[in-house]
Amino acid sequence: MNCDVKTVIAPVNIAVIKYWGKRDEELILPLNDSVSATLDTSVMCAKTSVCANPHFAEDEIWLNGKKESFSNQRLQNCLKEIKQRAYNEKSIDDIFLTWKVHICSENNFPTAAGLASSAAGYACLVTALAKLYKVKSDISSIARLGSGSACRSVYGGFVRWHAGVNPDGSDSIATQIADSSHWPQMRALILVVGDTKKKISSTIGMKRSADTSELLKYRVQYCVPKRTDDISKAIKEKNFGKFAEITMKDSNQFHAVCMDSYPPYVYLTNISHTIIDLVHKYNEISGETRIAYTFDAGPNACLYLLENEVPKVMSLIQHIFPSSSDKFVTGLNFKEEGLN
Ligand code: 2P0
Repeated sequence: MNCDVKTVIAPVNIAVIKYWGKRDEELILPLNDSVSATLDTSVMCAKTSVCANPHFAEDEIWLNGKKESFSNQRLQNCLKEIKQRAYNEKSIDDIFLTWKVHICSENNFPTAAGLASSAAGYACLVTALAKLYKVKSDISSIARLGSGSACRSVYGGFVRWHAGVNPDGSDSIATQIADSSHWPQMRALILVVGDTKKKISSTIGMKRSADTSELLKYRVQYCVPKRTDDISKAIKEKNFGKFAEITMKDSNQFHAVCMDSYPPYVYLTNISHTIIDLVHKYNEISGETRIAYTFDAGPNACLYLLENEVPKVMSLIQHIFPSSSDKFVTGLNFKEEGLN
């Protein structure tokens, strides 16, 4: 190790089977398996540079150009765990583990507006640190300590995060269902409905749901296991209709869980609901399911569709929301293979 700067670009992932609720708050272990697609980094990504130096007085971090406190427990956990791995793997001389680090991270999309910014951010940070400390083993479980969904951004293509059963979280890792070349026609169209910070963070929302929602219990036990198997099969067989149906049902159930929580909280807006209606109408008129929507913890839509459908859907969206043409981002070419 020397004082080199290591820079990494990490992709966003958008879940089709949602992670919502933890079985362990501290280790960030989920109640259920989740599945996502990792988007192309050319459109939405996080970029992080890290370096360590014997002359740095303290660990420091800058996010989107602004200096932030390093006291964030999750950030500290990630750094501690990476250093522990480096020590266990004897990947660098112990003296380097005493040097302080400087971290500089930025997103090219709205932070904390339900666009998976923490997923890309922590995946990026942990990968950059792993490069710095020459850690070779699977780092998805370390990214998970930063933000649960970050463990899925460590891989490209379609990814499954296994809830696992071990109390220490050792089996709560991400694995790839299919790589980025498997379904080259797949596209994602992100419709940015709002870019303001959400009122209820994912962490707070999922705790409230885990504490109060009966529907969440039902979902975890009876719905997600079958959906996860079925959507993995649909991905492997490139069955778009099945993939789309499960994706939409799971998004709807996740938002129903938010409403079933006490007090309830809502991420979708009227525009989100207009998009949902539009997609169902489009599929009905097409005579088959050609678009899927999914919404994370915010009002923004991610539409999954096949390449040949993109021009028609883009012009339809522009027609219905004429003033918002500067707000879309298209993506998901699956050109890239996870982190680089
Ligand atoms: C997901 N989301 O599967 C779900 C769907 C948002 C809606 O994972 O507390 O930021 O850091 O583990 O990872 C957002 O939750 O929450 C999320 P923490 P995270 O993508």
